[in-house]
Amino acid sequence: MHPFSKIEKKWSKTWLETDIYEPDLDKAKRPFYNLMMFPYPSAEGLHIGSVRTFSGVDVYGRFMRMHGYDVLEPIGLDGFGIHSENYALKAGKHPKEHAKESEKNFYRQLAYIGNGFSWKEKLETYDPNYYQWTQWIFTKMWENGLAYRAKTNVNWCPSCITVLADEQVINGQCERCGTEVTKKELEQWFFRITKYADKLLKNLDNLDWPEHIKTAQRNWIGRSEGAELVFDIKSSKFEIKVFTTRPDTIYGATYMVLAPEHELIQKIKEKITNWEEVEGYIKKAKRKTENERIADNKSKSGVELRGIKAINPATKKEIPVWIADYVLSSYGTGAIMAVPDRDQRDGEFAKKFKLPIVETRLVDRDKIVKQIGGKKKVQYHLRDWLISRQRYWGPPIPMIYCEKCEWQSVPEEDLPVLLPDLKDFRPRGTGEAPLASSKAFYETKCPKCKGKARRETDVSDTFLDSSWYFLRYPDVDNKKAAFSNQRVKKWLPVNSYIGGVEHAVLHLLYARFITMAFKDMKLVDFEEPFTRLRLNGLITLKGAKMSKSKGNVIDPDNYIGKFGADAIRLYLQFISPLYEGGEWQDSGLMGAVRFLERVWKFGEKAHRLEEAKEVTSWMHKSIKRITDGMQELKYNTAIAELMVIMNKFESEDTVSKKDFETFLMLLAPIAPFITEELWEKLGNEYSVHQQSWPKYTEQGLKSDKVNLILQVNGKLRGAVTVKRGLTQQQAEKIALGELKVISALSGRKPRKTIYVQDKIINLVT
Ligand code: ANZ
Ligand code: ZN
Repeated sequence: MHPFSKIEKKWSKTWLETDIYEPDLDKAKRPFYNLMMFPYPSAEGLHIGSVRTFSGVDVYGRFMRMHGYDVLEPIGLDGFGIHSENYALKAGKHPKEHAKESEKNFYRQLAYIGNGFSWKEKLETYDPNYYQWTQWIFTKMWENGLAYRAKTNVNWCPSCITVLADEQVINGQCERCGTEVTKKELEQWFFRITKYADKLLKNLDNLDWPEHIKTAQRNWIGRSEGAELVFDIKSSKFEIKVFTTRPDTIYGATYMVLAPEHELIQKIKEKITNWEEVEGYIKKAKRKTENERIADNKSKSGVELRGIKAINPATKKEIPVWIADYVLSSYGTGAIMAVPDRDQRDGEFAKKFKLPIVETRLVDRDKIVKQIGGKKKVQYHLRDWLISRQRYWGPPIPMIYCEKCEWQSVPEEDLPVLLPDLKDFRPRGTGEAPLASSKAFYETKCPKCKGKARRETDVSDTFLDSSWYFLRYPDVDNKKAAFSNQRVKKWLPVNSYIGGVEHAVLHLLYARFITMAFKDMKLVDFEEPFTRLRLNGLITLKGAKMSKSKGNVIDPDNYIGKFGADAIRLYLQFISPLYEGGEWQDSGLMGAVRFLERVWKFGEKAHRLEEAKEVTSWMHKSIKRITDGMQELKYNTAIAELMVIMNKFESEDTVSKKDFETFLMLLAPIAPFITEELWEKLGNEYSVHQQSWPKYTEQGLKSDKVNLILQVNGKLRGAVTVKRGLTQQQAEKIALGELKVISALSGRKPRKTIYVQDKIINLVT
C-alpha cells in the first residue's frame, strides 16, 4: 500500500503551517461560506455517518476553492445542553470533565479526515467567550419584547426531569431520550417565535431547500384562516370565544366543548352542578401524556358542565357545554363550537354522548361573521418557543428578579453570568434547576435599584446555542460584540448548508427565527440565514441505522488507521449522492483502496509522462461529467468518471503529463492527501488545492476523433481511431493501410466500398 500515513502527517502539517484553508476574513474577494450542521460531540466519538457528511461538505468546499472562491469552512462543537449532560450522567462524569475529554477526542478525529477546516475560527458553545453572547441574545430578546414569562401547561420529560419545547416532543416522546412526555403546569420563559409565523412561512417560497423540508416547516407553522366567534353563556357575564375555520357551519353548532384546562371553568365553578365529576375529569386529563391523549381521542371522553348553557348567536338556541380533551388548550382559544353534522370528531363525540345532530344549512362565511359580531382570524399551530430548562449544563438565563423592580436583564457589562462549578449537577425533579441549590450563585443585587435580588436559576435550551453559531464563526475572537457588522456582511448568509433531516423543524426553524429577530433589531440585514440547504443521507450497516448500543458501528479510527483517510473519503462518497444514503460494505471500501493504489502506481511512473500543452480532447467530456457531479453533490458519478479516466491511462502507451495533472486536480477534493503528494512528485508548485479547476470547452466536448469500424466483405476486421468527417477516399486509404484489412484481402482488390461517415467502412471484393 502507498505510505498514506506518512503522507497524511506531512500534508496535514503543511496545510496548517501555510494557512491554505484560512480565508482573509476581512478582505476575501469572493467569500463562500461552506457550512455543515453544528456537530455535538458524543462520548462515542465521531460517527462514520458524520465522517461522510463532513467530508462530503469538504469536497464541495474544495471544489469551490478551486473555482476561485475564498472558502470559509469552520468547525466547532455544540457541547452545551441536555444531550451532552445526559451523556455525562450516563458515564458518571461531571459534564465539564466530559466535555473536555470529548472535545479533545472529537477534534483529534476531525483533524485526520482530511477536511480543509478553518481551524482558527473554531468555537464551543460551553466556552464563556461564546455563551456570554448567547446570554446577551437573551437580554436583547427581552429588551425587544420577544422574551416573556408565562405559566402554562408545558411538556415535561420525566426522565430528563425538565420541560421541553413543542418542537422537541416527537410523536409524544422526548427528542433527547425517547421517554413519553407528560404535562406539568409551570411558569417558564418563552421566546415569541409566533410573532414571525407569517414571515417564517412566506420566506420559505424563495429558499433553495429540499421541498419536503419546506413542507415540514409549513405544516409545523400550520396556518389556518378562519374566524373568532363569541357565544354568550346564558344568564351570566361570561362568554366563550371559539376559533373556527368554518363559520359557515354555525347553524349546525349544537353544543360547545372547552379544553379541560380552559380558564373559564374555574370562573364559573359556582354554576356547575356536577363539580365533583368535572374536577375529577380535569385532574385525570392533566396527568395524561400526549400519546394517551391521542389514543383516548379515538374513543373520546368528556363531561358535560351541568347548569351551564351557551347561546348559539345565529340560531339563538341554548346549547350544552362540555369539557373534553380532544379540544386542546394550546390551540386557537381552547374552545370550539361543535358541528357534529360536518366535523367528524364532533360527529363521533355527539353519537357517543347522544348530543343533538342537525342537518346544517350553510351560509355565507363573511356575512355571517359580521352579522354575529365575530371577526376574521388567522391562526397558527406554531407556539412560542419554551426556552428555559431545569438543568445544569447550559448558559444560565441572564435575568434577575427583584421584589420591587420585578424582572431585570443582566446588563451587558456584567455578562457572562458564569455557570458555577456545581458538584451536584443532577436534575432535581422538583421543577427547580440545580443552580437553585447554590446560594452563592442566585443571591445578587438588582441591576436597577441595587437592592437584594435573585438570579434566574434555569438555563437556556441547547437550541438557543445553535441558533446563532453561524454568525459567530467569522468573528470568533470578537470581545466587544457577538459579531461585527462588517464580518457578517462579508460572509452571510451561509452559501451552502448541509446537514441532517432531523433538524427540519428544530434547529432550522429556530435559526431562521433568531435571524429574523436580529434583522428587526438591525443587527443583520437579511432574514434568512441559509439560502441553499441540502440534506445528507444515512449510512446503514446490515440494513440498520448504526448505533453503539446495537453493536453495529464502523469505527473511523480503526478504518482510517488501516486504509487512510483518502480511501475512506472516496469510498463514503462513492456509495451514493451525498443527499442519499446507502449501505456500508467492506468490499466497497476495498475497491476504493485498490483504485487509489492504481493512482499511486501510475503516479510513480510520472517520469514516463509525455509533455503536452493541452488536455487531450477526450478528457473534456470527463471534466464536464465530474464538474456536474460535484456541483450536484453526486460525487459518486464524479468518482465513476475518475475511474474511467484511470482505465484509459492504464491502457495507453503514453499519457500526457497535462492529462495526469488534470486528473489529480479533479480527484483532489475527494482524495486530498494522495493528490497533493503526487502533485508535488510531478514537480508542481504547492498546492494542488489552490489550482484552478480544470475547464472543458464546448469544442472539446465535441470530440474530433471517432472510432471507425473496418469490415471486409461484411466481416469485422478491426477498428481505428480517426479524425471526424473523413471523405470516403480518405477512409479507404486508412483502411487499406491496416494490417488486418490487408491480410483479409489477401491480395484481392476491393470492387466496391460501403462507407458510413464516422462509423463504418466495408470493403467488398
Ligand atoms: C367548526 C367546524 C366545522 C370546524 C367543520 C371544522 C369543520 P385547523 O384547520 O387545524 O386550524 N378547533 C379549533 N380549536 C381547536 C382546539 N383547540 N382543539 C381542537 N380542535 C379545535 O382546525 C380548525 C378547526 O378545528 C376549527 O374549525 C375547530 O372546528 C377545531 F365542519 O369549527 B371547526
Ligand atoms: Zn430592584
